[in-house]
Formats: sequence, structure tokens, C-alpha cells
Amino acid sequence: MMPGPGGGAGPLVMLQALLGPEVVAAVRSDEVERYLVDHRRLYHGRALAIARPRSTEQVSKLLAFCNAQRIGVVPQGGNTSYCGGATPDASGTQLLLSLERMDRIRQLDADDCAMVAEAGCVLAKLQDAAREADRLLPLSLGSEGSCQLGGNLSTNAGGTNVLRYGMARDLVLGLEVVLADGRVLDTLSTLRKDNTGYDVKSLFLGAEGTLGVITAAALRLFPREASLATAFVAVPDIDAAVALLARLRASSGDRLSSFELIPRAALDLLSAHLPDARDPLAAPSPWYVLCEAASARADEDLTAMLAQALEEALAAGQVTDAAVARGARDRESLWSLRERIPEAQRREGLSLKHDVSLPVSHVARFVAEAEAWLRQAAPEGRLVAYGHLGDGNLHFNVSARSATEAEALAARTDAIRRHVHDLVRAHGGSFSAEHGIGALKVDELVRYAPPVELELMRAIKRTFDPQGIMNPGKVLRR
Ligand code: 2HG
Ligand code: ZN
Repeated sequence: MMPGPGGGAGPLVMLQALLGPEVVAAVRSDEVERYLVDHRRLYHGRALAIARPRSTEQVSKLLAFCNAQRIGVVPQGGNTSYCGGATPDASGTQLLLSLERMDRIRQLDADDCAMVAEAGCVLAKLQDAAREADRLLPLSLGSEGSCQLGGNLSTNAGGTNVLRYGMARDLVLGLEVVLADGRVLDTLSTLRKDNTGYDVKSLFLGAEGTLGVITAAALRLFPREASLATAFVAVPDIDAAVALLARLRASSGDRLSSFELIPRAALDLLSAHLPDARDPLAAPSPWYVLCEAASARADEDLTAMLAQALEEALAAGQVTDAAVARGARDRESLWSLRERIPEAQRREGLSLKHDVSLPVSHVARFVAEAEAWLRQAAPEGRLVAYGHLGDGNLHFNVSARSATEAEALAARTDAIRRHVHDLVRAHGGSFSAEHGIGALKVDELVRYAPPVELELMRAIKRTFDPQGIMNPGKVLRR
């Protein structure tokens, strides 16, 4: 072994001795962007080393070592966090733990309607595997081609199917977790009914790797969707969109799986930055909805049902125009509009993002109040509020059109965040709907979480991670 700075072997050398250089290595310069810079480029970290284990046993050895040596460990999946949840700090003393090599589907049983998969599986691969077995894994996100299961569960991801199937947490039957001291908690059962005391595994869902490392999960599957109907609908305002939501839920027998709100500003951004993005409707409208209904029965004509309900909504003044997808190509191009809004925003430049949720009945009032305030307080900001209206989840994003505007807007980041989040709270909503806390919203959690809940969170953190090695500085400050 090479001597470390204090005369003994350094932690990298010791980790390599424990697991081999194939598993633990220094981060190469060509890997910095991929592993040490977050997806929004808000955080630029450094790392003692990167570990890419292939098994739960290797993760266990790593954590036992890091716990004994008090080395911070930052778990990472597809590095698609919106809140800097998977980037190490700038000290260069933390170990980056990439789960990407743990990418096996361990079990998929169609009769059990369940699969057991490792944390490093890319979400799209799991969706495909379920489909091949004539089942549905309903978790669906814009980043599904690169995000990984461990990150999805650690952030309790949402996405576009929550209306019908719930958040990531709702899809979990069991977990395998390596605790901070290296012990392995195995609750990987696919049982639906198992009332055996406290639901300990649920604490790791949404904990963002601060309590332990999820290495595998047993997931709930559903019958595969055999018919789908999708429409892109122009609505005069958000109240009309909310009324349409209730109408479609009723007329589809609650088969509605997605109900996404899209503002005109988002379509303008799409056509400015992504030349192949086509406006599906002839005349512009202030708001749109992308909605989808799904059924496991192949003989159900959901498209006719949707078209009929939209006709009725048109007569009731809730809808001004609509395009119903005629086949898979149409459907894909409608969804690609929705899914590429974040990309168009990225290309536009600065975007102050607020991932908020509200009771659906408050969304219209909240947007009206927040927009009126923004016009006065940040006239250079352009509101691009879109998202999962069916779940009351809005991405209340404020973007700038030019470098000068961006500078003015950036100077107001804190004031805008404070006003938006305070207003969200006044409407009974949450400042963190589906993207998590990460490093970005640690102070917001302190401000908005009920003090007793915060106390319990800190006590849980101390119990699971007494040395404070698990994803330090994320979710809770020490
Ligand atoms: C989405 O719904 C993602 O497209 C990203 O959650 C939202 O860019 C955003 O703010
Ligand atoms: Zn979203």
C-alpha cells in the first residue's frame, strides 16, 4: 500500500485494497461532467473516489468501511436530480457511490404481478421487461431513458401516471437496503398483505440516500394497457381545465391516467428551440391539457369515449378545440411536446423552478395570485407554469428571455422563491411535490415542515446514521 498523507494508507488505497481498483477508482477528468456535475449544472462537486459496486455485498463492505472511517457517501443513480441530491460537495472528501452496475432484474413473476429489480436498472428497461411479460410498470417520467430505479425510489418520483397509479412509493412492495454501518435490511417480499409492525422500509422512500442505500426493490405491476386514448385540448383557463378533469374522470370510469397542464408560453418555447415541435391545434389558446385514458381491455373504444366527452365539454364551454390522437405516431408526437418542455426551458436559459403541489381546487387561484405578484415584482420574468394538474402538481417556473433579463431575474431568486412558497403554503400546498429536497431545498424544509415532524426526522437520521455519513448535507443539515 502507498502511504497516505498522515503516514498510513489513504482511504482510496484502503478502499481499493478492500474491493479492488475495478470497483473503486479516482474520478477521471473525462468522467467529471457525468458524475460530479448535476443535471441542471447548479452543483459542481469533487469526490475522494467513485465506487461502482456490482453486488449488495460490495455495497455493504463499502459502507461498513466508510462508517468506521467517517467518510461521507453520496449515492447516485442516473444523475437526473433537479435538486442537487446526488452531487458530492466541493470538499473532495466524499465517496461517490454509483449504483449503475447493479442493473439486474432478479425476478419477474406475472402471476404475482411483481418484479424484483436492482437499484441501477434504468427505468425504461424495467417498463420494457414488464411489457414483455404482459404487465405494466406505471412509473413514467420524462427522464425514463436514463433515470434509475434507486433514484426514483429515493426521491419518491412522480411523473405522468400518478393520477391513476400513485407515486413511486405506492409501487413498492419491499426493499433491500444497505444501512450506514453495512448491515443489510432485506424486506424484498412481493406480498401484498404483510402487517408486521412498523413499516420501516417506507422511511427509505423519499429519504434521498440519507438513511441508507436502496440496492433493490420489489415492485407492484399491473395488467398491461391494451387500449389508450390521448388528446391535446385547448382550454380557456385553469378553472375550465379542472372542470374537464372531473368530467373525464367520470366519463371514463376513472380510467384517466394522465392530465397535464401546458401553457401557451411552453408551446412558444418549444417552437423557438425545437424546430420539429409542431403546434397540434390551429389557433393559439392560453392553456392546453394533454390527457390520456388507458384500459387493460383491448375491446374498449376509449378514443370514441374521449372524443364524445370532449364534444360535451366543448358545448359546455370548458374546451375550445381538441386534437385526438389517431394511432401511436400521433400519441408519441403529442407526448414528445410535453416531455420536451424542460429541454426547451433549458435552451432558453435561466429558469427559476418551483416544484409545488396544491389541492387541485386551489390551482387556478394560486396561479392567478402568483402571476399578478410576479408581474409587479419581477416584470422581466416569464411564467411557464406546467405540469401534472391531475395531481395538483405544478412546475411553476419563471424564465428569462435574454441575458439582461436573466441577470435581473437571478437577483430576485430568493424573493421569488419566498413569495411563491409562502403563497403555496397559504393555499395548503407543498413546496416540494415530486423532485425532492436534495441540497437545494434544505432551508425550505426547515422553514415549512412542522417542527415536530422535523424533530422526528432528525431523530430518525441519528438512529439510522449516527456518524452522519449518508449523503451529508442533503434533506437535513446536521
Ligand atoms: C416534468 O414534469 C419534470 O417535466 C421537470 O418534472 C419539471 O423542468 C421542470 O421543472
Ligand atoms: Zn414533473
